Formats: sequence, structure tokens, C-alpha cells
Amino acid sequence: MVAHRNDLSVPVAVHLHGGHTPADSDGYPTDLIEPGGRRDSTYPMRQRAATLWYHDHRMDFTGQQVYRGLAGFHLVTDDEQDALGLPSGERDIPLMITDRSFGEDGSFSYPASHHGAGVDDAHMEGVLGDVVLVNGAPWPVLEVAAARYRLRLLNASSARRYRLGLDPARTPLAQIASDGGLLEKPIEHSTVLLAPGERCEVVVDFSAFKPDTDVTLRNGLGSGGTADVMRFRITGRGGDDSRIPQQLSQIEPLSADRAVRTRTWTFRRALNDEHPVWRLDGRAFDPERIDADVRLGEIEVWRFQSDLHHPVHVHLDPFQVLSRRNQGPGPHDKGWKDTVDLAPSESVDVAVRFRDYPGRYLLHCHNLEHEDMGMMAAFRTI
Ligand SMILES: [Cu+2]
Repeated sequence: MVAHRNDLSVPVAVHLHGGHTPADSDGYPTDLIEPGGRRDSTYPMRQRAATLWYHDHRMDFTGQQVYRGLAGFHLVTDDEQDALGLPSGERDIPLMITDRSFGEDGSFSYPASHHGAGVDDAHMEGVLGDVVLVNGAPWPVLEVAAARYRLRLLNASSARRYRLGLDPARTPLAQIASDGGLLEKPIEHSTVLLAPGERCEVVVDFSAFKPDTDVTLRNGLGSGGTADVMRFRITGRGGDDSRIPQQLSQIEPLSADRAVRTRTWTFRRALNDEHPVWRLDGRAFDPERIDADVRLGEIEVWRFQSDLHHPVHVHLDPFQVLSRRNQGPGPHDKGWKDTVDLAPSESVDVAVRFRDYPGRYLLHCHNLEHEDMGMMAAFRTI
């Protein structure tokens, strides 16, 4: 149980992203904690070890409230993971990556709405900042020993996607986990792609670099102030008894032939009174409406279709990516996912199975401005 007390002057809603959480603790966008109020959330943590994060989910205000800081890590551990010998302690580093813009006085400048709820037409693509922050600091420097480190990468930005890689690229990024915890086997990447909401955990062996050198974590999709993310400064040799086992975990495949149905969800732009808006299945989110009933324990194929980039997030339970554009999963789709990056005009099939908790949950675009424009739907588990 976690008690959230609201000392702010605005209502908030708290969602544990990736949490396998009873419905009344999931942070539905209208389950508000009013100023001066308090709400107790139950997080049973009957789930695999994984890098979760909590963030605001208030209807129509999520983008600006997360922008101003209502987000943080929530790390789940378990015995399976602890026994593997991965880098741990001071060599297990959560890195929350965001982009922000600042006013002349150094305050956050959230441009999309100066008049309360919602997003104006000029920010249809979402809010992009011109400074990259890691754990709240602009372009920070981390001193590291010449040893293996586990980096838990989280894209907590409103709308920016990143392609992250080391410069110089002398050693691979060995991916060990994604949104829903450990992969079955590590995957070596030269760069990793992260859409808003996604997590990717990599092990980097800094012994590939000479002491007293700097290594930059770059964003291949950025330019100017968003091309660099942070730096690592190698301090010297360090003892290292960590390892990356070739078998990390076992994952039960949710195969399409066990699915009871295929459900299609379409993420597209629409017009509302001649204003462009983002819609899920052509409708704006209505917190009183249930858009689908789903039986607990059954496997379903959910087909997500897009017009442009949309990072699709499903609450309550993770899913497995089956295919993209009728081809196999992409290089960053392995393991249990709770957020999947849709490219323009793409169709992605995932297999999902909800467990344990009946109630009302969300799926939505995790571009926070798209979400605030109503690109969300409610499903009910029964
Ligand atoms: Cu979107």
C-alpha cells in the first residue's frame, strides 16, 4: 500500500505504469486526489521484476503535469533476477530521459496550453523540448569504473522518440530487459530505440574504454541540444564479478493460435469542428463509457493501426508483440512489453492476457499530448 498525499494546488491522479494493479488503484484519469487530499493505492506486486514508473494521469492535464515533474521510478525486484549476477548496487543505474524547454527565469515552459485543460492545434505532434534531462539534470555526467553497468533506460518524455547509442561505440548495448522485465536471452544492439513510456535495460561494459576518457550517450534522432543525452567518465579500473548469463529467464509464449479473438484498435487524426484532434477508433475518450469487455484469463490478439507515430500503452498486464506489418517482431519488440511504438501507417499485432483483477482499465497513446486530446479508450475486465 502506498499513500499519496496531494500538497499541490491542482488535482492529480497517480498511475503505476507497468503495474499489475487492482482497478481502484490504477489511477483512472478521473480518480483524482484533490488538493489537500489523500488516496491509498494497493500495489500487490505479484509480477516479475521490472523497471516500472509512476506518473500523473489526470484527464486532460497529464502532459503538463508530468512535464512539471510528476513522475518517478518504481523498481520491482525478485529472487530470479537477483540470482543472475548482473551488475547491481551502485552499478545498477535508473536513467529517466526527458526533454524540456525553459523560460528565461529557468522555469519549465510548457507551451501547449496556457489556459487550463487540453492542447492547442499548434502542438498536434506533442510537446518537444530543446534540452535533454536525465533524472532531472540537463546533460549530466556520471563517473563510472571500468566495469559492467546495468542502465535502466526510461523514456519519460511527452512526445520525443530517441535512438540511443554510445560515442565512441566501442562496446555494444547488451539488452537484458524491456518494459516487463528480463528477456529470455540478451540481445546486442549498437543503438536502441525508445518511444515515450518504453523502458529498455542494457548492460554496458565500460572496461572497453581507457581510464580518463569520456563516453557520450547520443540520440541519433535529435539535433542541436537534443542530440546529446549524457556522458560517462571512466575513472579507472574497478573489480568486477558481474556477468551477463546467456539464459536470463523463461517466457511463456502467448501464441496467436490460442487467442479467442482479434480486436482492432485504430489510432488516427480526425476533425472536430474543423480542429484537428487525435482519436482512438474515431472517438474521444469518455470516462463513463466502456469501449470493450475482455475476459480475464483469455488470450486475445490486439491489432493496433496507426496513421502517424503513436506509442500505444495498455494498462494491467503486459503483452507480446507477434508481428509488424505482417512480418516478425522488430529488434526492440522482444519479451513482455506494455508500450509499443507504432510507426506511420503501421499495423502491429500483440497477444495479451489479463489476469486477476476485474474492473475498468485504459489503453491509450502515450504521446502525452495525444492522450490529453482524448486518444484513449476504456476496457473492462470481467
Ligand atoms: Cu499518439
